[in-house]
Amino acid sequence: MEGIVIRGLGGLYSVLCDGEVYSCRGRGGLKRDRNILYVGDRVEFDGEVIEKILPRRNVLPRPPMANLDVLFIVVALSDPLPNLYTLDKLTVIAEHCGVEPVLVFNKTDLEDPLGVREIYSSLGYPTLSLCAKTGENVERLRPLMDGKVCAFAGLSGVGKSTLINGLFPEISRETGDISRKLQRGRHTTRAVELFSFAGGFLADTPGFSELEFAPCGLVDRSRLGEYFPEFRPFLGDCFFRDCAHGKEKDCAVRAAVEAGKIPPSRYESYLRMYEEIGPLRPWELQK
Ligand SMILES: Nc1nc2c(ncn2[C@@H]2O[C@H](COP(=O)(O)OP(=O)(O)O)[C@@H](O)[C@H]2O)c(=O)[nH]1
Ligand SMILES: [Mg+2]
Ligand SMILES: [Zn+2]
Repeated sequence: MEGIVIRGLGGLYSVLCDGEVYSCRGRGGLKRDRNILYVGDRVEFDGEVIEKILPRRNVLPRPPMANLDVLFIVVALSDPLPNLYTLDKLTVIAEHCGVEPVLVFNKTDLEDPLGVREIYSSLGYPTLSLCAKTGENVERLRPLMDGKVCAFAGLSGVGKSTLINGLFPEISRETGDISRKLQRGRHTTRAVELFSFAGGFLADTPGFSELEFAPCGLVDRSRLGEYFPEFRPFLGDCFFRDCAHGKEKDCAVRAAVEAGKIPPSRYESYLRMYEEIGPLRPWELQK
């Protein structure tokens, strides 16, 4: 049989297949093959033992999960004011991992003092403006989640819980319970769990606001520009083939920023990420 791992705790995995949940262990050799099972893994199993992990489209390390299709990055227009660097970091890591970022602008009842909607609708990502408080446009999220494994990311206070409660009252009640259970348990525990809804899966995790470059395997900053979709039309036009798009002579990316074709805040984020990632360490070279 083929199923998807929706939960894993102490070597015991819940595998969902045709609407039924099976409690399974991993085949003895799986760990020896350095194949750790993740929530989100598609697996072959016999009802009790997971025999094989099917090829993954991606793995996110913290919180650990596999095969995420869509990352909904929730931004409040204000209260809290968006942190553009954190936001850009999430889009870049999603791009790097092969996860589709969708920008969700919440709190449309408030002002947009930073003009985030204008900046991010110009990049080519799907965007959606809504108001979780009144429910306006919230239903428009559903078709974007259809048939996908989804997760929500964003700073605390942007309205993720309000949004998820509104969309999936049945899931939210359970999520609340689980968070409480985890709090009572060891404080280091951070389990991911997938909830299935009609047509898709939602990861119950608060952790995606803290994605970092190195654990996600983004260590080669020479490729950073490729993870900015609005840079791509210009990347081949720099004077130097290995241009870092900083102070180099005749940089096409910088020229595009000056010509108003790339939002200045995105370029600033790029430069800051370039510094944050730093040069490749010797042990990363062979990757
Ligand atoms: N003004 C306004 N407040 C909202 C909206 N959506 C959520 N909130 C409020 O923002 C606060 C944080 O929401 P919450 O869902 O807990 O955010 P989370 O930390 O991302 O899960 C709560 O007080 C919500 O009532 C909205 O569309 N407009
Ligand atoms: Mg919350
Ligand atoms: Zn350049």
